[in-house]
Amino acid sequence: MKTKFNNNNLKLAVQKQGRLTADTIAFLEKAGLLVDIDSRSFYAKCRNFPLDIVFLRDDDIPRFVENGTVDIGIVGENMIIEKDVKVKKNLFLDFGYCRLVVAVQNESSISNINDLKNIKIATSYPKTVLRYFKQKNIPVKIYELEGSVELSPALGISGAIADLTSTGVTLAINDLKIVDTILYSQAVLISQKNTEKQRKILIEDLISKLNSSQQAKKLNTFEKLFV
Ligand code: PRT
Ligand code: ZN
Repeated sequence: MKTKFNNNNLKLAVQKQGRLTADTIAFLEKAGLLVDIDSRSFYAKCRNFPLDIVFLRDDDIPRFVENGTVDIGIVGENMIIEKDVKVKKNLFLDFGYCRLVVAVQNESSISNINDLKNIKIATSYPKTVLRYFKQKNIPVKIYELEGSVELSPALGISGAIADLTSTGVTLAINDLKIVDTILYSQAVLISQKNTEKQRKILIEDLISKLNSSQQAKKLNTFEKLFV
């Protein structure tokens, strides 16, 4: 079947398969959006809003929102920072919490950020890490890796790593200790900075729908605290 988009509809980019996917879909469903998702397809239509959902790698979402390929996207804030895009952050979504940390082997004598001078840091977030250490005036070397970053000190590739962590279990299992936190992140709904008027109205309509649902969830959690 030929994929054909109705350009009157909004396009929302979400992660196809990863840590944000299930929470993102649950968030959209909770807001009352009816979407039929087939895991083999790269897009899905919404039955009760002029909206098409496109499924992408999270790395591609910030740029696609910035250049208007899609109208809105849901992605980790860490990715927006790494891709260095100018987009509007409309809603913080209260899931996908993590932080980007610098870690070294437990036995290492490195214990704070100043000890990292001239150390090689393995990471999948080269721009963010480089910018951070530049700001601190600490020269470091970056070793870019796509994955399994936690293994690199044991393999002798690097003296430290900079990677995301949420529970801290992966660091512990790999015998690593945190020496610094570069940033905190959660999932965020983003849109283009300048949108033409008609689309802007539709985007605002959708965001208001999603926002009300999120406020209701927050209220519900708050009330539960007092029952
Ligand atoms: O295929 P695609 O490119 O879309 O996905 P990906 O593999 O690049 O990303 P994915 O699915 O791993 O993460 C998507 C987003 O989820 C990230 O950009 C963050 O915004 C958010 N997120 C939240 C996390 C984590 N928590 C997280 N813990 N992303 C990755 N991790 C990894 C981390 O890299 C490490 O390997 O989980 C491991 C550590 O977890 P803990 O719980 O043991 O600390
Ligand atoms: Zn990715």
